[in-house]
Amino acid sequence: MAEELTPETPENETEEPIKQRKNGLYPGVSDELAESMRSHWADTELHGLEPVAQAAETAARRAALSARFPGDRLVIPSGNLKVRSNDTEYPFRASVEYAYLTGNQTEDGVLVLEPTADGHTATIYLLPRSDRETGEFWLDGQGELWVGRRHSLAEATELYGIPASDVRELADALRGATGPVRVVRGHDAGIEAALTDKVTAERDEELRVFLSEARLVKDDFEIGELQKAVDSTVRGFEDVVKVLDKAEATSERYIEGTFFLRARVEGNDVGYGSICAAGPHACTLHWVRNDGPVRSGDLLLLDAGVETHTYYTADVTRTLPISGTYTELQRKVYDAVYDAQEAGIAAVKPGAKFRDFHDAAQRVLAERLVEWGLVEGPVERVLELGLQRRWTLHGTGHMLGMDVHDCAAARVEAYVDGTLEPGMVLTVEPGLYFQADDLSVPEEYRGVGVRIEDDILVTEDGNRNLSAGLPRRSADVEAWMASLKG
Ligand SMILES: [Mn+2]
Repeated sequence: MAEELTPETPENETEEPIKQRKNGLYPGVSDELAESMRSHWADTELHGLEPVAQAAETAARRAALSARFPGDRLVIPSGNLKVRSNDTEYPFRASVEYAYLTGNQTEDGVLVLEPTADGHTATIYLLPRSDRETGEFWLDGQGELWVGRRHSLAEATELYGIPASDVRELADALRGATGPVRVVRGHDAGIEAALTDKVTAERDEELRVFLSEARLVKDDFEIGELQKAVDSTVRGFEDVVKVLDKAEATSERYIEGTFFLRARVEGNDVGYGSICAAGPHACTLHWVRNDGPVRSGDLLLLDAGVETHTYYTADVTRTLPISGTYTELQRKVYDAVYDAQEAGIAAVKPGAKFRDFHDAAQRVLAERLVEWGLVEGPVERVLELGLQRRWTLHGTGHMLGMDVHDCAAARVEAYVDGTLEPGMVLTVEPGLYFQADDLSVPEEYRGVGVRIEDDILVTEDGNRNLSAGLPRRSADVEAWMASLKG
């Protein structure tokens, strides 16, 4: 990548970072060059743009938000770029709240809902196109010459169905505003600083909680996007199976890189760091270092999800025999987890409690652990004391959406202690994990970890497995792997 302009300037003039040189020309630039850069640029304004695909849904979401907080000014920032090191930044991802309400994903954007007599007026505040007259176009680090063309405010208005305004004027406007204000915190320190004497943590939290609970039930657009995410993820898993020999010759990184290629080509990114856990790494729940060896005879636990361009992510896990065939013990553990998952999926239906599918899956796992003599029964005692948890380790699932662990700010009564409704999408992902140093189990179990995870939509009469495109039964997994390796 290129560095920003570093012309010959006196030492004492180089201290101000070029990114702050919004006005006036850089000292090392001749008047002739400056004049040249001002002119002879084509008018590239776009007209008659089609609104983004989810424009009707984002409008409905803003209407629901407006109805919940009448009379309050609501401020929802997209967030700012974060420095990775020196002058490089992490890839930007807009805040979920902002993207959910606007469909826009631009850094430094802010959605403001201004209270009116009968609701709110929405405005989306964005950085406009670069001014060619002042030189910001090519001399400023945020200039379009460096970061690419932005949409003009008029274009943004058409695309998102929300009037757009210059974000550089927003902080001052907010400082001068009167009346109650709520802001989604944690995304834009500059906007929050402009509101410090107007907001309270409690009231802002109510806004955050509302926007988290609003996402519990997905609309048709969101369900379509989640299906796209899952479909890309299925292809990513197929990609991985096809290159297992190359992973054996290198490391788990080959698997991570292979899946990432699919995610970047078909979607926005991976929705979370891929867990590419071969052998005993499967027992480390969030194994994302992915720097270990891949050995025939071991299992590969692959937990990965493609995130779509609209930020919806899949979250799927398969535990595959690297050789193509499970050993007897691997199959025994795998089939137990499969049975637990089947029991869990069967418990996902409208009117069921969110906890039901977890309880159903845990019961099956406890039964097997008792049957195998790993823990003393009866099963009721094991469940009551939670003894199975030494090997089941985690909850059996979570809501899925624009965050992999979606709706995390929802109240306990709306989510964990809540009731399933049509339109909710959640994972069912039981597992069994025998740590490599677990002396409480026979040696043959040690280092074996299995999880099976699918993405389940609650329907009017039960559920639909969005990730049914990937086989789950042990024999079906083997046949599928054989067909891909050809
Ligand atoms: Mn998950």
